[in-house]
Order: sequence, then structure tokens, then C-alpha cells
Amino acid sequence: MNEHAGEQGRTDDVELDVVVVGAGFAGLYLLHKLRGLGFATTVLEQADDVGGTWYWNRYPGARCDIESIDYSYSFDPELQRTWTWSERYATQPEILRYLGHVADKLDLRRDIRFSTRVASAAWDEAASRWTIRTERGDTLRCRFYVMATGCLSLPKTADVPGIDRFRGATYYTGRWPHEGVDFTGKRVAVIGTGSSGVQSIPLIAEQAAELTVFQRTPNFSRPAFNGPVPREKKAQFDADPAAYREAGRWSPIGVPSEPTMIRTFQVSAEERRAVFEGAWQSGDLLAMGSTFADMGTNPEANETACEFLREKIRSIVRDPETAETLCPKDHYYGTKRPCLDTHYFETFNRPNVRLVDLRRDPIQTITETGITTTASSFAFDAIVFATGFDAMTGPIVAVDVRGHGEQTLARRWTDGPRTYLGLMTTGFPNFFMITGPGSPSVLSNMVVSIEQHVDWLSACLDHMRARKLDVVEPTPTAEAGWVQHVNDAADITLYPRAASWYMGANVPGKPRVFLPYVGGVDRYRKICDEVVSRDYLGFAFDGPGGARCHDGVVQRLQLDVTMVLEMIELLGLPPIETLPVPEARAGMQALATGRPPGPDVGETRDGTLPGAAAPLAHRLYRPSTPGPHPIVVYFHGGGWVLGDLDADDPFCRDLCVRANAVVVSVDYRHAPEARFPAAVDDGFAAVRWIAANATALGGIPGKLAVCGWSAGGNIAAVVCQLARDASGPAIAGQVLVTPVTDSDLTRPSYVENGDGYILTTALMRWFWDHYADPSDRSNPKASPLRAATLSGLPPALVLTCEFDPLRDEGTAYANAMASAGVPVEHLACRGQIHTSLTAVDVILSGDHAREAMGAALRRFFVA
Ligand code: N01
Repeated sequence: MNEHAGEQGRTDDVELDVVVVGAGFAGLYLLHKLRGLGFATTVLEQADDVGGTWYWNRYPGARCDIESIDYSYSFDPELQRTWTWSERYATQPEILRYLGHVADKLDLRRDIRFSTRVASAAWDEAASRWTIRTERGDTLRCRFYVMATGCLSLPKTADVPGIDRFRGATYYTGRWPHEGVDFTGKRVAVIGTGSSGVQSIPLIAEQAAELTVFQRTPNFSRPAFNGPVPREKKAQFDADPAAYREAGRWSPIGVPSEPTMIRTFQVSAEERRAVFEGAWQSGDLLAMGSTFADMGTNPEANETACEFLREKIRSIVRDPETAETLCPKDHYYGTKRPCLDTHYFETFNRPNVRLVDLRRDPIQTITETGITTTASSFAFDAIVFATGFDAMTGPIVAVDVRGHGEQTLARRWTDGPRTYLGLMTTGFPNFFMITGPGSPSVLSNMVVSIEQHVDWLSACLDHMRARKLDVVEPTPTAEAGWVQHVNDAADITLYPRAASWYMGANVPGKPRVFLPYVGGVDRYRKICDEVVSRDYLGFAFDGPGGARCHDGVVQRLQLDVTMVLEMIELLGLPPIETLPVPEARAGMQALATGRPPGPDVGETRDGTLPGAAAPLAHRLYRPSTPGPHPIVVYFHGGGWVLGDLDADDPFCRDLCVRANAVVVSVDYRHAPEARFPAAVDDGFAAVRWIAANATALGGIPGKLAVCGWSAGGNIAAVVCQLARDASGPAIAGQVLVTPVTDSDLTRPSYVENGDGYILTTALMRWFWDHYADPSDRSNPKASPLRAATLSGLPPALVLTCEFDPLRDEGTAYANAMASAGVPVEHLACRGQIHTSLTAVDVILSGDHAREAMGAALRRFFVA
């Protein structure tokens, strides 16, 4: 098998184009692809055969948990036609046979050096080459070095004391003996209840005399209902394999699916149960997390799924105490990798199986004869470690990789991995990773993600060759932008809350960083394609063809903002400013239906109050905490033309809860029916009346602040100036959310963001035209930035958004107030658009801004 076995310590004369490490799913396809493009490529593989993870993980019960039809290559239609999976979820031996078959069919073995482990890789700056040294003493020189080493390939060092003392047999699920293990008549311990433990425990229990499972963290698991490939799925695939594969490539997980838009609490408890039961019965790993749109982001929603799954465990496991110990309670569903099993929980009903809860009774030490916990001592003939892997970064930094200036990758990633697209890292030219940290990888069907990376990388090398470019490296700007985006995207989910291997939490001392990219395979693919179409944005090339670099950040919007913009685009709505006003108003109302309602408050009450010319409608929101409360007078957005009491209702609820204040939302008169200065005059009249009637409203006299969004922010700002000039009423503070402060539509933020982010320059012009005559627009009551002085105004929180035409005037107002001596906090919200901050439970990445508003208001009221 290993044609180089007898040639240890050789130095290759041939300069290779590419050296690939690893002959699993990734390395095999990469070799095939690069060879097809005419690149001289060698694969180095530490095992003595192909297979990667499927070579090593031979423990009983090992099988895939993405259906085999999906968990297989798509690049070769003939392979697809001629290979038939025998089961829905193929066993490890069958997957290994498949990879062996692929290697034979494509004649790959001749370019793979087996039993060859890479010891070091160093970038030779002068020659623009990598020098690879193997533990056998071989030296190879190549232009490109690719680690296709897998995300879960380096078993974690077993951090259990006394491990070397044990005189019985020890096994690691990730390094299982090829000849198999016979546990018949043996007393066996299994440590670990992740996927490997969950798959192997039922089979070990069937064989062993006694099995003791040592569980530190219970895991969510559902039955796989394995069997023949489901007829419906096969029919769907066979009908049009190419279309089926394409649907997988453009799906969030890499498996064809129809994501739901329905949120958990939009349906009744009974309906919810039925949906969860359907997911349970499906035997599909991805089904539970896809039941409702907010499973991955809303803790209360996720908890309903967790409780459903716990009830299932309680219904299967007969001993109530054991059942309770097996119920996961310290993490949300999906935040640690869930499992699919075959009779896992049933196994704990067997008389020869017992469960030790390490949270209650931790291991003190492994002894010569067994395991001693704080409460008991157990004797064993064998111990199985199903303790997992140093995931994603482990296999990469395990090799001594040195880039520019001899810097090692391990040192560069001391605080966590930094990559551009999970493909490359700065300082390490011509060094690529397949499914590296910062790519969807382990959150997806790995084979689909592998194929995408291999295709992208091969196209990149081809592009370089065609343009006589020798060296490629990501720019620091592009990498920093991507790292930021990966973290921002994770932060809107529940993932970072769990101590999982996704977070590096399973390896002592490893930095806690969320490792994969949560944006989905489809979005990620789109981003990678965009990078190419923008002349390899963020990559710097050099070579005889010249130096070239289109520097920049590919994904600057927050992930959820992008998703909302895409959804709006799908609706294909006409631009608001092309509509007659009544239609524009009706359109805005229609858009608001079906959005999340915002949090519950103690009470809402609609009424009227005196305006400048006529009574105004208002809605009062009262917190559920005992009053009286301070009062926030709120002015909705809508360019003085659109909007009503319902328009910002979820935002008012959110403000009420976060500030623990009564919020009075005032529906001022709108243009064009009532033009400038009707809206601000109404705003001031309302504030005066509310201040005078604070006690009757359940408020605390003297504790009143104003808040407004967009045109409502304009009203709030003007009201503060009018109150100052009229010597009352006293306003404790102002929260101006992306406010209109000036009528100048030529600032850079208008130029940069005037189109494509919902509030456009054209729409803003339409608003101004409806609201105020040109001659009135420089009046400080229309453009508060132009006031003679801004001193003496109440303390302010001004929020601006990066992709908002109004960004610069908001910033200017914050700066001008600060210069005039007003205490000002300015929160510039990265990656957000004009409509982000009021979109409660829709733009979750705006939560920190809403929290800042609540905190500022609470501060104003204390002062
Ligand atoms: O590893 P894991 P795995 N003392 O890290 C426990 C993929 N995979 O090999 O959670 C006591 O999930 C640890 O406890 P805790 C899949 O992506 C797929 O099972 O850290 N216990 C945990 O229970 C999977 O997620 C398949 O508190 C210790 C367990 O060991 C990933 O590989 C099959 C301990 C480790 O679970 C890893 O799965 C198998 C200690 N010192 C794997 N150290 C398929 O089905 C660790 N543990 C495709």
C-alpha cells in the first residue's frame, strides 16, 4: 500500500506544486481536483491507508449521522450512480470502503505517501516555497501547503489523573484497534457521553459482563431510526441528482431543506409538541434544530425543545434517578453537538449497566485496577475513553508551521484562531486549510463544505497560474473583518453560552472562541463567490505577473441585517417614495404584521392628550414592577409622514422593560396633511402635558426623559431645545436613535449608504419634501443641528448606525452637543442600518444598543 515505505529520509528533487496533508474526504478530493488541473501534488497521510476520520474511528457503532445520500461526494456523477449505500446511516466500515473505492477509481494512491506524519512546515521567504519535513525524515518542497487534516482528528489528551497506572486494557474511540475488541465477560468503563460514547455504549453493553458509564455532561440525543435508505429520499435524489446536490449546496447546513419562518411561540403548546414529535420521529439529526426559526437564538423557545427531549428520556429510562441524571440541563439544545443514537437511553434499563454522575461524584483517580471516585471504587478489565478531540485548531497547530519571520502558527493563534474565510491566515503565504476555523465546517454536512473549499482553492490556484502570480496571502484588514464577523454572527446565537468543543471549552487552557462560522453553507458560499467576483477581495497576490490586491472587508453588515435585507428584496416591493402617501402608509402597516410582538409589559392603555392644535392619540406602556415609575415620552419614526402608535409598538415595549419606566408613545400630526412645524409643536405640547400630569399617569414628577427614532429622534431633539428655551418642563435626558438632525443630504453617509439599506437618499428627500418647505429646513426646529447653541441641553445618548444615510448628522449632533458641554454618550453601531435598532427580536445584533438605551434612561433618572 505504501510505495515509499522503504525510502525513509529522502529529499525530493522534484519541486511540487502542492503538498496536501491528510487523505480523508478532503485530501482525496483535493488531490483529484488538483491533478486534473495539472498541479504536481503529493498527499502525506499518517495512517497506512485512506479514510481520515473514518480510518481511525472504528469503535463499535461508529457511523455517520448525516444521511449517507448527503454524506457523500457529489463531484463525480458516475461515482454517484454506481455506489449504493446499504443503510440510511452507513457504518464506519462501509464509509471506509467507499473512500477506498474512490481512491481506487480515481487512481489516487500513487500520489499519497502513507505512514507519513508531517513534523514541520516552514515558509522559505527567498524562494517563495514551503519546506515540509516529515517524522520519517523526508523533505519536500512545494509552492502551496494545504492542511486537509479534518476538524476532529486529534484526540484530546485524556485529562484524567492516574491514567498510566491502570493495568487493564485502555482504548480510545478515536484510535480504535483494527482487529476490534471483544468485551465478552469483561467489566468495562466508558468515560464520555458525546457522539462517540452515545454510539458505542449500547453495543459495548450488549457484549460486556458489566458496563459502567462515567458521565460528566449529559447530552441531547434522539433515535436515528436507522434502516434502509428511506424510499422517499432515494426517489427525490434519483429523480434529479444534480438538482438535489445543488439544493444541498445552497442550503444552510449542506442538506436540502426548507427552513421555517415560524417562531416557537407563534403556535400553541399542542402544535409545538406535534412539531417536536415529528422531529423526534424523523430520525434526522437536523430536524430538531429546524423546528422553529428561533431555536438557535431564543432561550425560552429552545427550552421548550429541551423539555420535550427530557420528557422523552424520562419516558424511556425506567429508574427515575438515572433518567434525571441523563437529562441535559446545563446547555441549550444544539449548543453542544447533539447526537443520534440506536437504543442509547434504553441501554440504561439493562441490569448490567450503571451510570456514574461525575458532577456529583467526580473521578479522583484511575488506579491499577479501576477507577476511584469521591464516593466509590470500581474494578474494571477495560476502560474506554470516549473523551473527544482538540477540535478544529488542534490538528493544525500540532504541526510546527512557520510563516513570515519564523513565526509559528501556534503562537499566532495563542488567543484563538484568526483566519480569512477559514481558508488562510495572515503571515502564512500560500498556506491553506480545508474547512478551517471560521468556516461552516462542523456545523454543516462536512462533505459539502469540503467540496466547496476544494473547488474554491483549486480555482484560486488556477487563477494565480494563469496570471503568473506566485504568492497569495490574506490582508490584515480582510482577516480582522472576517474574524469580527464570525464572532458577531456567533454572538446572536445561543452557541457561545455552552461549554462545548465548538468553543474550545473541552480542552483545558484552550482559548474560549467560537470556532466555526454560523452563517450557513449557502451564505458562506455566496460570500466566497463574492470575494472572487470582487477580484479576490482581501487577498494580496505577488509574482512575475505583478503585485495586486483589492483590499477590503467582504461582510460588513451584521448577519441578521443581511438576512432581513434579503427577505425584503425577495418581497420585491416598490420604493416607498414612488407611492402615493396613503399607499405608503398602508404598505408600512402591512410590513409590520407578523413581526415579533416585543416583550410583555404590565399594562398598555390607549388614550388622547392635548396637542398643539388638536387632541393626539397616545399609548401608555407600564412596567410590571410596582410604580410609580419615571416617564419616557416616545416619538415614533417614519419621516414625519409615516408611522403611528402601532409602528414602533414592540420597541416601546422593549424600552419600557429595559428602562423600567412608563413609556408614553405620542402620535403627533403627520405631513403632508400637517407640515412643519406641526410635528415638533405637537411633541412639545405633549411633553408639557405629560410632565404636568405625571402623577396621574403613574409617573414620578420631575423624572421625565424623551426618546425618538429617526424623524421621531428629530422631534425629541427639538423638544429638548424648546424646553430649554422655555425654561421647562425639566427633561432628565434624551435618547436619540438614528435621529434626523439636519436637512443637508450631501454628507458622506448619504453618498455611501444612500441606496440599498431601506432608508435611501431618495426616500429621505421625499420625507423632507412632504414635511418642510426648503426655506424652513434650516430652522433649528427642523434641523436642530443648526441651533445657535446646544449648551444647556439634557444629557444625551445618541445612537448611529454604520450603514445609515443619517449616520453623519447623528454623529455631528452628538459631537456638537458634547462641544457645547452637554454630557453625551455616542454609540456607533457597527454593521447596522437605519431600521436595525427598533427591530426588536428581529435584529438581535441590535440588542446591545437597546440595552444601552435602557441603561442610559435608568442613569438619567438616577441623576
Ligand atoms: O467527543 P465529545 P466525541 N472526564 O467531545 C467527556 C463528531 N462525531 O468523540 O461534555 C470525564 O463530543 C465529555 O464531557 P463534557 C461529532 O461532531 C460524530 O463523542 O466535556 N469526562 C463528553 O461527554 C462530535 O460532537 C459522530 O463535560 C470527560 C465526552 O467526554 C465530535 O465528533 C460520531 C473528560 C466527549 O464528547 C466529538 O464527539 C462521533 C474527563 N476528563 C463523533 N474529558 C457521528 O455520528 C471529556 N469528557 C458522525
